[in-house]
Amino acid sequence: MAGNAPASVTNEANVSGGSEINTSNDSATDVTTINTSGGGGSDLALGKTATQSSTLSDTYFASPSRVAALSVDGNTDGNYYDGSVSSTNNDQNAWWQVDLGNSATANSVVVWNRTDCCNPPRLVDYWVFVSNTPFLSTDTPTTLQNRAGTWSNHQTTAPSPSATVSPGGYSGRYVRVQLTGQNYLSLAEVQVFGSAGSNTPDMTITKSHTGSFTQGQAGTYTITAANSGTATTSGTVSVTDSLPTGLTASALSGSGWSCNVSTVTCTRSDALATASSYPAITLTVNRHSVLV
Ligand SMILES: [Ca+2]
Ligand SMILES: [Ca+2]
Repeated sequence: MAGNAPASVTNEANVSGGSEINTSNDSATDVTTINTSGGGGSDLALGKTATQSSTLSDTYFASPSRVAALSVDGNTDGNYYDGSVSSTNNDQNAWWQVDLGNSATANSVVVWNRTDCCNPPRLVDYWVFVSNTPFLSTDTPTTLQNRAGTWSNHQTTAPSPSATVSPGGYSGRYVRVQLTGQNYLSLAEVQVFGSAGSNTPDMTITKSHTGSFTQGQAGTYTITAANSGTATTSGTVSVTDSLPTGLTASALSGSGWSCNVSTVTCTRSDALATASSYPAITLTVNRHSVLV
């Protein structure tokens, strides 16, 4: 750093390309976008693919058994014996989830309870999660409530007959309802309201410095471009770094990147899958020659 460099500087990196649409999060200092448009509308979960931790096989019903799809069949009737209520077995952290097919802007999730039983209520301590990252069968509220890119809400009262939680426009393709403890998870219906989306790539960028930026010595930035969207990138991706006054780039490189140190720009054109990152770019900076 230059001897007269300010105590703190802002060094901004930007990424572009890859056929992405969302450019509002392409700088290192702005990596998230939340859309808050819309409200009401049709149930985005209706008829979509639903799964659950296990499926109760009930001899009362010859067919079908209490499959997860019964909670996206458009019928909120909570009487178990009317045949529109899904149910797991008596599972630890029993879960039910739906894949909306595309990332959606989720404004509200309505959870409809079974109404003909039970005392004490089974659906009383549970979580609702919304995310663009798929949930694993082994995920629990403990692992999901602090997972990056995941909206979570903890409910401690039984829906009577329904409870509405509000993700507030959170972007998500997957919606899960999960018990905190062990019990049967029986749901009459789960509705998701908001704006349907389409799958698109979404470049994001993170930046950190390694090594000490002691005055008069070189420093190194590590820049990582990632695809946080819901589709693989296509076309050229560019990363540009705007150095603050007092710093000049002396080296710029990254595996698979074509870098120009004079313009502090790197580009590449290979496709990047969702939830993955390109190899990191290393930027070495020195104090400005004028300021020696
Ligand atoms: Ca139903
Ligand atoms: Ca972006």
